[in-house]
Amino acid sequence: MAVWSNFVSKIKNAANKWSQGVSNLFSDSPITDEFWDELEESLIGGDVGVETADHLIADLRRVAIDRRIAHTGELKGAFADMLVRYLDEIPGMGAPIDTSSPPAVVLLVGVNGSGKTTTAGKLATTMLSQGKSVILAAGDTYRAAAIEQLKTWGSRVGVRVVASSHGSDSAAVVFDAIQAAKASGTDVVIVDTAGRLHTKSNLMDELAKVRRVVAREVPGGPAEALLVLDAVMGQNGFIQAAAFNKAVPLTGVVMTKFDNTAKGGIALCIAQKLRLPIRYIGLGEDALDLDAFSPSDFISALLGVERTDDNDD
Ligand SMILES: Nc1nc2c(ncn2[C@@H]2O[C@H](COP(=O)(O)OP(=O)(O)O)[C@@H](O)[C@H]2O)c(=O)[nH]1
Ligand SMILES: [Mg+2]
Repeated sequence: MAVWSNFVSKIKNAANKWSQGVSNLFSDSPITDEFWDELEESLIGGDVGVETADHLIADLRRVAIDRRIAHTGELKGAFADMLVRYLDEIPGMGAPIDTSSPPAVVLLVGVNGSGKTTTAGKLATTMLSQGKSVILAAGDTYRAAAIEQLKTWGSRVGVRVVASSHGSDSAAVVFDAIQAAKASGTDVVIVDTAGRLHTKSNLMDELAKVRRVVAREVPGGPAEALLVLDAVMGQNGFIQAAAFNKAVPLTGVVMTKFDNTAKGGIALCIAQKLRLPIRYIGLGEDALDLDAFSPSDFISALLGVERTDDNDD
């Protein structure tokens, strides 16, 4: 419960704005056509996306008919349960980093400003707290500031940073980091990457090259390729996810800045349309502001419903 409360307080903004609107729709009144229209509008307004909103509403209508529910108040719990199931059915939802074959290489990809470097620092903190040793690799070589930013995280959390000079080859830095991890028996290599390039080379080509180097150096390739996605981007995030997934097959998504967004629907959209699990959720700028994604906590916070895990209704 303490964890849940912490999560709820962090996600308060999100819970207050968008989801309060959704939640209010479920105050106890007869279920009418207007109710369904308003629910659809509300979901779309919350970045769920038209297609996913339609899916959810069709499913909820079925629940209402099957259970002969005539009042919106009775439907709220069923809706919460449905959303949780919806997320839970995606394999790997909320799963921790796979560290089964060290060094586990974790690629963090995403557009500029999405929170990759910050997430690298937070994830290092998470891994350290689980007793894993970590190396950070400064794969964003296109901005001197990005290398410095990662080094700052490294000294803050007490983790070695493998970096090269500004403008050097990103794949070479990753190669060096993997060699360093092998030599020192390090469990996890977290790779920060560029979000936009200022040269003629193409970002997606570069990421594919980094991935090839990892595949060559580590049996089974990268343990994880996580898309770092700013939740505030809304539906744009979905388009980004599809593009990155092509260059580097993704194993999941880290949603950042949930403390800043008024909405949470993008998580449902990514899950439904890309079948990608949300792995972690960023709730601030500090080292400890990263939580494993929990569908149950997330939906509870969004809808203001406290679910109990033994609720088998
Ligand atoms: N509020 C908030 N800010 C974040 C979060 N994650 C990252 N940021 C901030 O977003 C900005 C961009 O982050 P950065 O890690 O540099 O993004 P990158 O360009 O993808 O590496 C920085 O100011 C971060 O402090 C988060 O979960 N919540
Ligand atoms: Mg960065």
